[in-house]
Amino acid sequence: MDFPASVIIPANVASNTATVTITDDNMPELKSDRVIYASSSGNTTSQVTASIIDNDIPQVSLELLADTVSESAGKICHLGNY
Ligand SMILES: [Ca+2]
Ligand SMILES: [Ca+2]
Repeated sequence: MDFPASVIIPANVASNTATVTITDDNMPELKSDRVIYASSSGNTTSQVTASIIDNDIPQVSLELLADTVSESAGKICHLGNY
């Protein structure tokens, strides 16, 4: 999550807008919460919580331990996810 280090609220204006950008990566992740704080001299600190919901689907992997095996070889592949 990227957001500006500071936001200027011009004189005689009650608020301003800041752009917060979420990084869209390729890694499957759990939902995560981020707390964003705003503070300025002479004002109490304010905070909001944003929940980021992942859009990546875990992929199942299948790996052959050997591509030519005897019928008595036993375990010949490994199945997992990442
Ligand atoms: Ca993604
Ligand atoms: Ca992700």
